[in-house]
Amino acid sequence: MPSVLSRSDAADPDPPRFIDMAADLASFHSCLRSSSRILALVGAGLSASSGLPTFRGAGGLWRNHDAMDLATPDAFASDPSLVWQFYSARRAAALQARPNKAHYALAELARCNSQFLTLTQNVDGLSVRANHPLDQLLHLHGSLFDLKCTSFYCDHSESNNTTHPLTPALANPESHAYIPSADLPHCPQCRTGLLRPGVVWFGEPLPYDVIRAADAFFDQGKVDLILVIGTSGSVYPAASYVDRVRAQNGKVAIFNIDVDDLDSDEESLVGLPDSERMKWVFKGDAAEWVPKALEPIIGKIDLPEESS
Ligand code: BJW
Ligand code: ZN
Repeated sequence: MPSVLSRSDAADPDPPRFIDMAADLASFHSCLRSSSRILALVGAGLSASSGLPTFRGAGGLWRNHDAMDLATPDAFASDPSLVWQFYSARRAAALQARPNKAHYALAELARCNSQFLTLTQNVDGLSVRANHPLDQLLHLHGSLFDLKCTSFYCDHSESNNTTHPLTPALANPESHAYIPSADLPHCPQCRTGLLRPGVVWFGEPLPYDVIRAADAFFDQGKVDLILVIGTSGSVYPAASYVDRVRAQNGKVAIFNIDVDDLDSDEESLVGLPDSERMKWVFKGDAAEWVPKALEPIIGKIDLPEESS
């Protein structure tokens, strides 16, 4: 049975010790069975085993640019050619990727529990392609497949545009050549404005209807449990949903391949009766651990046959 190291130990807080993952999983299953209102906050690690890179750490470089430096309005304003090539490559990669078992597990949990809501920071469309019920899925940071016009005078926006490439100049992901503005995607409505990806860049507000829907979920009652899956929790306001659940005395389950990234803090991870335990940490690939953790509610998850 795999095991994880915990920094929490009632007798001596310093030396790490091995947790029995079978007992840990059983204790989480008991919490899951007694939880009604459940939230998931998911990030790039959910799609990592589908082959899509994360933002921070080893995967966060694209052509030697930090992905974070490209995800800003300033980057787009100063070099739309580079930023469009970055997003065009990511659209292509996302279209080629397949949802993994964790995407399907969350979709199934949504079907089994109408009081479950997924807040995704991901823009790759994989949760939608795993048939996650759309009324239980909020895209905090938009979508690679939404487009909007940058002209101040134009309100054009479109959803789920999966055309690739969007212009012939964006056809070759290996080409590092500068693309003149005229050859980048343009607005079909005003015909002058440059299109941009419908994602949320740093400094931009999250979509109002999305924030309102997330707030409404909190207004409807106490959240019993939040699943924090494959996210560094370093971007706000997304990360603040975890704080809000904790503030209501809700329980937290973390699924991350690198738990040292996350603050492994105050609450005891082991040793408490199931009913008093507040936190679980499942260190490993989300695609493996999320389906296991949700199995008592959703049953076993099989990936659909690959269509040719
Ligand atoms: C695995 C795994 C495996 C790997 N299994 N796990 C409060 C305090 C301080 C700052 C702020 C604040 N409030 C707002 C801010 C500013 C800013 C912010 O948060 N800055 C921080 C850097 C501090 N926030 C904003 O600007 C937001 N807007 C805003 O607040 O607007 C206010 C406003 C109001 C009114 C008017 C105007 C403004 C917007 C944030 C937008 C974030 N956008 C991006 C890019 C989206 C487009 C794109 O995709 O290109 O969103 S940035 C990037 O980070 C992306 C992600 O969704 C987001 C989160 O990253 P994520 O998903 O957590 O990825 P990683 O890479 O960080 O982590 C992956 C994790 O997975 C790791 O932990 C791995 O270990 C793990 N992992 N493999 C399980 N197999
Ligand atoms: Zn336009």
